[in-house]
Amino acid sequence: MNLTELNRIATAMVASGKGILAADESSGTIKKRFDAIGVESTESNRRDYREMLFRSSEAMSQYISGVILYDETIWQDAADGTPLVKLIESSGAIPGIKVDEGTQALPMCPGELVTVGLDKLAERLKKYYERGARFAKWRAVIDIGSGIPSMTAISVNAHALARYAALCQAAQIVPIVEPEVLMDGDHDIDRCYDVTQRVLNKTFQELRIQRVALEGMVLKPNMAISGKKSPKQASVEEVAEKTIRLLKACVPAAVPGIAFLSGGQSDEEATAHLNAMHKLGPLPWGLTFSYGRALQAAPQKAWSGKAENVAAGQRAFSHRARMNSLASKGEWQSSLEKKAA
Ligand code: 5MM
Repeated sequence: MNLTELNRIATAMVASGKGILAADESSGTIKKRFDAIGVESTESNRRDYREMLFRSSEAMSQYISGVILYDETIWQDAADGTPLVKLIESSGAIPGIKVDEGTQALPMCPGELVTVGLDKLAERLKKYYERGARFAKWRAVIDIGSGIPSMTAISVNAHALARYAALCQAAQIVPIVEPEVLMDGDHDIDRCYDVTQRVLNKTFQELRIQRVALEGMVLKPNMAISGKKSPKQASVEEVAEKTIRLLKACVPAAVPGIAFLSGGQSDEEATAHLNAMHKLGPLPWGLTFSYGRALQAAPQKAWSGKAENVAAGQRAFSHRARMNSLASKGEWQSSLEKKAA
């Protein structure tokens, strides 16, 4: 393992003013997104959509540090035969790959999930590295509800995240460690804070036990935030203050960067929260975005599967990427949110 090189890549992934595009929707998830815009989820439509994003030169060269790809996408070529990975590289961004294989029911723990995909992971990582991937992603899913999460779910998911991270580093690939505490419930922000703290503490304990070099990884957490169905919605300032307090308590400064998931927040909320956190600096790690929905909802709508809408889709993507780039420096203002298309 070359830790200097892993650290260089991890640091580039969270470079000031840049963040990560999470375009690693599995087949089921991208179908849901396409259904919402009335587009059939065929291999060529998925290719055309992602090619549109990766050819958005303003966004890709100025605001996006890396792209998380799904297995199908990393092997796909653009319409002109150029591998999509090459499009990403030539824009100056780093290609990455989602390597978990989704979730399964966790035995003995009703309603809880464990992320799978460790079998043959070492061999898969080798192939992904040869194709150009320099970082990877594994997402654990922790739900909040009555009597959950159990310590069992937190523990087995943290163990798997650390096994994955160690295998990545051995393959010279930077692991994005994503323990996502869902915001789907009716819990308040303090419950989210408490559960996320337990999840992060257990995750870092496992990372240490399994000898993962913290200098060569990126953390992708949720924010401390109210559940979507909670009657008590925390303000932007409270989300920022509690998230930074939580991360300072749990994430060692040796970690080069933290890149948030958006988790179902609206585009603007996700941007406003990141921006408000940067007002609370200086921070011990790079702090940026690794959004899926909060970067892609607008371009998906603008594109709607029509070739004549590619330029509008790219404008919408560039706008969201620029807003989040500004937020990652604490320079965003809501007045900049004019219609992109
Ligand atoms: C882009 O969505 C990713 C893939 O999800 P599935 O495996 O369920 O298709 C997802 O892991 C994503 O990277 C993170 O959840 C962050 O995305 P959001 O939309 O929460 O910012």
